[in-house]
Amino acid sequence: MTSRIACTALADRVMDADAAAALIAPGSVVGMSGFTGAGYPKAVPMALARRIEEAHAAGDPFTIKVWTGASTGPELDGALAKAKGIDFRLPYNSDPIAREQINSGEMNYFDMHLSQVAPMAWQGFLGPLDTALIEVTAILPDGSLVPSSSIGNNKTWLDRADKVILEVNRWQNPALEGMHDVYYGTALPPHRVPIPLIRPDDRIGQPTLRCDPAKVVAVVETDSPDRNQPFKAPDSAAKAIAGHLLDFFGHEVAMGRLPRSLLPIQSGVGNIANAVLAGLLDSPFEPMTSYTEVLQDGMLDLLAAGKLRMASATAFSLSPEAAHALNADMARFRDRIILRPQEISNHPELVRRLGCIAMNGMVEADIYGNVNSTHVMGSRIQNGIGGSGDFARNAYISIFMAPSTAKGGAISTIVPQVSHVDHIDQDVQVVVTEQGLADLRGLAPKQRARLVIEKCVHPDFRGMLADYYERALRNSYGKHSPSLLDEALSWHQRFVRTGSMRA
Ligand code: 0RQ
Repeated sequence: MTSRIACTALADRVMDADAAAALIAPGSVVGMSGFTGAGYPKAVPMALARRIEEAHAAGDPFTIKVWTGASTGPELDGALAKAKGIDFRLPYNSDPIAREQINSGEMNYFDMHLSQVAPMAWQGFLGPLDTALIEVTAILPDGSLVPSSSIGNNKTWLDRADKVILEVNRWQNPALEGMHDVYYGTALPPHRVPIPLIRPDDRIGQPTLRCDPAKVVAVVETDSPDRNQPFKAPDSAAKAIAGHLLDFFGHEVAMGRLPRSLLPIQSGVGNIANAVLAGLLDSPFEPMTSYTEVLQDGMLDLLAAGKLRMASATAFSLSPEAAHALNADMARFRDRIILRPQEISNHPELVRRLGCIAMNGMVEADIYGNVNSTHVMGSRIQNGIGGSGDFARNAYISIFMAPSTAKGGAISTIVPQVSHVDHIDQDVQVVVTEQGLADLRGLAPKQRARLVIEKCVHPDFRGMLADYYERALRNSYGKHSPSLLDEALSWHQRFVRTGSMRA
């Protein structure tokens, strides 16, 4: 027993990772903690992966089904996928080994809106949850749990699972205690009631997760860092995208359509999102707030500079340097950061009420503003829809951004027709590339197409797209959203055949 495990009832359940992994039955459904590489269990998944590898070697292989908050780290998705141990995965993945298995058809993947995971688990059609495997910062005397660097779906896994395995990670800062806000008021219809959150900084729940000590079968002590991937320094395209967005926000403030403090910001993960946040550091907008799902380096910089008054999310997603800085100064940040379950951080009702400004990355957009966030060439999944749909449909302003070309300039990210649709044109209000920004609000399809071609397309592809559009205008079956279906899809086929979209 240590100060991190203060519940005496659990004293006899402290064990090593191998012993804990042995308690997970072949074929089990395991609900694990973890969101964007933060707060995921590290020791037990690796021990389980070793056990599965041994089972393979002995000619008696088995798999499990893995549910999480979102992406995790190499010790979880990477290790289990490498062992060929996952046969079904939800709701989000960014691990390269798991991605290959999903795209080769070996692993079933249910890619979901992140706000819907907990309600769907409660609806029951996903089936029973055998084990919850949750990383925590500490266990309190009454058995309640101080969450670690993400909350994700932990509340739901702990409540739904038959048995619970806890990893108590000493690496997580004890000063995290008090940062979380776990709301227990959600229910399924017809018992659902409004969520009493009016401002991004409202606390509506409790700082700890409830956990019935009788369900806890193992407690494993660990001391391991989160994944904490470094960010690339913003390149010129990311900086140009950030510049266009800052101009747009300035224009909206000048027009009286946004307050000077903007509205709560949601920012996707990745280098472009981080460049936009870096741009906001030198902007006139303050004091901003953020209602988002992940807090990356740029958010911490904005908080430290006082430009951001507070930030609400479900997880951190930091570089090693930013994680170090946060840990060194946790007590100061704790009062201005709230981590919530993902069903609340991404809740459509709240996103709509607060009027979030949603900024997300995309694989491609078409000239009408339909967006593909997930499938390269319509069939190969990159990560998943994540929280982008939760925010995009309900945001006050829904923005999608990407460089205008991919694969070294061989692909135009603006195409006649997206090869897969995640966000329909009604959910996409602003498209921005390094070439420029198209404000599509209030425009009909033909007006949108002209603006997207003029503002967002790379010069290498602008002529091709303009030519396509003019011919579609003359020859398409209907003239509302002019389209030459065969030719539109041939842009993607051409890349698959020749390695370039250029004619
Ligand atoms: O592949 O590395 O093999 O070359 O797609 O592209 O440029 O690294 O882009 O990291 O900004 O991610 C949409 C995937 C963009 C991300 C997406 C290829 C490209 C590369 C990745 P390679 P980049 P980014 C909050 C909200 C959905 C989830 C979301 C995403 C790879 O933003 O996952 O929004 N979004 N969540 O070469 C062919 C194109 C391409 C292309 C890029 N048009 N055609 N390949 N690529 N565009 C977070 C959470 O929900 C947790």
